[in-house]
Amino acid sequence: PAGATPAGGSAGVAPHLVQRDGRHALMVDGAPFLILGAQVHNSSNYPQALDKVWPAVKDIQANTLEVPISWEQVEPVEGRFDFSFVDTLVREARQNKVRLVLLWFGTWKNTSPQYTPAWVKLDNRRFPRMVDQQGKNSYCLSPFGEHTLAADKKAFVAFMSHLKKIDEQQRTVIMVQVQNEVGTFGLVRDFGPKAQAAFEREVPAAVLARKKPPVPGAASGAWRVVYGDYADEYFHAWAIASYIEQIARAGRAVYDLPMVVNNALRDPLEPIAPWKSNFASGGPTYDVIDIYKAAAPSIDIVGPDIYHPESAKVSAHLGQFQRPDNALFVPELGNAAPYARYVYQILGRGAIGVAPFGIDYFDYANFPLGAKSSDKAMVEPFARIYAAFAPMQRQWARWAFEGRTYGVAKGDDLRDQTVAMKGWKAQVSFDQWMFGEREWPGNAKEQPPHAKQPNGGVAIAQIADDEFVLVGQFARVRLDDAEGSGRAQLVSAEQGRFDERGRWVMERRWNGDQVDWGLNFTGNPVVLKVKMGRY
Ligand code: N0T
Repeated sequence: PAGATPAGGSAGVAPHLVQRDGRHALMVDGAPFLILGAQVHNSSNYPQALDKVWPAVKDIQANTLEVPISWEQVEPVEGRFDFSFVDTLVREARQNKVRLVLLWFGTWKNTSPQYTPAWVKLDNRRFPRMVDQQGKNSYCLSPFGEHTLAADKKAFVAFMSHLKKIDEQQRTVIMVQVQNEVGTFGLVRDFGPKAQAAFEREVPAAVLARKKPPVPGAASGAWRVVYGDYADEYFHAWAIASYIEQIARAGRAVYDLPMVVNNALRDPLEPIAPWKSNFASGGPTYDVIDIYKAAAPSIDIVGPDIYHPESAKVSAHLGQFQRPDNALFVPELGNAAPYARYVYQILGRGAIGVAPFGIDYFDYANFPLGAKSSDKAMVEPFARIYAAFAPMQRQWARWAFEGRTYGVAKGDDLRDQTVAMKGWKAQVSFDQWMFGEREWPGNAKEQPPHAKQPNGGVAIAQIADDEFVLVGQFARVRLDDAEGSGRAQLVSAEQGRFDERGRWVMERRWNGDQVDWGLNFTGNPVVLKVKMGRY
């Protein structure tokens, strides 16, 4: 908590990532920071538009806002830069007491060049598109376009220099995303002459050292020789990652902020197979994170954009992107109500943060990926959870970094889940009345109104050997010792919150009916501090 003003203000200490024992923290003002984020819709990046952004940010109670900065907007005429929107955004973010993650929409935004300036879009000679085996242009700009890379890099460096000038003292901007959901739809890689020549050269040693072929290939050689049927996709990933690396490295050389890329995910459960055009080839999908790590060391994090509502897929995505060499950060999460429960799972797993996508009050909704409307009802399920985490956000980030946190979300199968902790376990169950057992005659006959809804979630921090902080909704938690000795005793359960100085403030003790049937969380998330013992 010390020195951690919400909108910045601690001069000198640059935000940065730290790693210890395979866990990660985003350090902001010198201490672990939890991104309770929100991302605006794609076209809300203009000064006037922010009037429809801030009310939604306030309602959702985010501490960090993700906003695109587009190449076409900052360099409409080649060589003439206009950062007035960046100025307005940073100023208003400070007034609204939120931090910023800025998204550089340049050469690729969801793979397309739609956010490049017109002088790039319309000059295929200078800024070449990828070509297929027949020499036909793809819509997608080639990662082998030297002039494209030079021009994007120049604009990005100008942007980062400007940020340094206006924000180095305050650090309102805590992270930068380079491009958005890169890759190519409909074409596995570039077949242009430059690309083809590179494809026929040896796989770089840095890639070989990290990326093993899924089916045994040669230990070294050209891409096809080493990676067989996977060679085209892997090569494209390497080409795009190398391009991004040059941009990110040049940007960090002028102003060193953490940098991330995001991914439009491939199916996490489908057996891994050579590319068959059901995802963007060359994007940082889970199977090529190693190639991105090898080719783009200036990128700290590859983050999953989660738009699969199924609980099994969400769990798989989180497992694939949370790695000792890759902090878990969810830059986008669908903003429909069923996604809200995953915030418990994500933050409980020790993510540095999460951001539902499409948080503003413009009359646009990205259903079926997200909610059907952009209004108060859309932000509300997230707001309740953020409100519960907000007072303890700094503690939570520290506990996560120390490996003390756990999280679950109700599965689509509605089944109980067990959380194994140090010396203790928690059994989490759903769809029950607050009183009594599930199978009681009255209870069995009538289900509570929240039953069978995708809504339950719990996050737990084991803050000492026998002490826990729990936050949750629509769930019942029973704590027991790991061995199930039959001697576990609930010593106390306090409902309350942490104050600005990090001290626990008790509101009331739960006892009697409120603990006899487990700890029952309802639709209003609350925070409990629980002590356990043994008799
Ligand atoms: C996201 C957003 C925005 C299961 C979609 C998701 C954002 C971009 N793209 O509203 O465009 O800028 O990063 C693509 C999801 C593909 C469909 C997945 C089906």
